[in-house]
Amino acid sequence: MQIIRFRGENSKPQLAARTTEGQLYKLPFKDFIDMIECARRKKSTPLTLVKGILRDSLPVGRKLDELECLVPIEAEEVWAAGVTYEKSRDERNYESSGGKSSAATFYDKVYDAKRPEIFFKSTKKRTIGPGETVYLRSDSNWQIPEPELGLVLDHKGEILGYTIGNDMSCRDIEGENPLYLPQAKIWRNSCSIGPAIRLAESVEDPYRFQIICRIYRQHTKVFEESASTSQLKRTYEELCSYLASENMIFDGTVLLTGTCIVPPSDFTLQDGDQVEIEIPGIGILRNPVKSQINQSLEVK
Ligand code: DO4
Ligand code: MG
Repeated sequence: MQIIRFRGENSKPQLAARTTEGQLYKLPFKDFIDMIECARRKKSTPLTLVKGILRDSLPVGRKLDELECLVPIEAEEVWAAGVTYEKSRDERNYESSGGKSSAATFYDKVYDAKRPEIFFKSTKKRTIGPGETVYLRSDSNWQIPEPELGLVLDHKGEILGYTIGNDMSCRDIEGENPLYLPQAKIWRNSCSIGPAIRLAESVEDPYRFQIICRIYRQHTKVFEESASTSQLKRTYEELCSYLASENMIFDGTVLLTGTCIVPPSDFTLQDGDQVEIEIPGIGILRNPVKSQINQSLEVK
């Protein structure tokens, strides 16, 4: 069962459920958190609550691609785990050393350490949804999307659902000095999530998600690669427990679980590209790419 938000009547956001068969049903909640709170009040689970509503409703009768999908949750905070896949460790070593060093690096150490790398990625206003534009930094010449599985958490760090995330990254800024990480990771529209939240209870094995990333330039596919969450070095529970430890978590916090796909080292995103990240069972997250030059500095 997937939960989405779309632009409904009078342009108002409408929460909806999408069944495995692709049928859409409106849900009588303000947003995803409102739905979670209602399930809690009724001492039910989100899936049981939604199934009960669907039993008494008629489907919307429109297909997903006929709707304007919105960010599925306006998360107060998005956090991210890093170097959780071998691929990420190897590419981080490459960008920070130009491929020369053979000594153990911060990245080798964190890949094997008990404590994972967890960093702050985004806030509600910096996070965009399907169809919205991800921006490029004007002070970087080496920028990539990082396709990642996102965990949608409750205030205790328990997993409510799964979404797709793009942890946009500047390889040259991070490669120059790991202390520049916040600048390599956080800027206007540098994080995208969506298009749906797959309820955790409806997922048989979350370590069997396939992640596919495609990048289009002038309508031509210039990159495609796929990987699986089965290659993740850590468990989701481990990542959540480090995030929640001594911390304060809000209902709906998103934790991105690290990238398992990195485009070739001579690749950088360009103005006009389109990034597509697909996780079968969750959907396809598409975002056009634009350079920030000439973008209004107003906050949305
Ligand atoms: O160490 C820097 C960040 C790594 C990251 O974002 C990832 O592995 O996905
Ligand atoms: Mg990442």
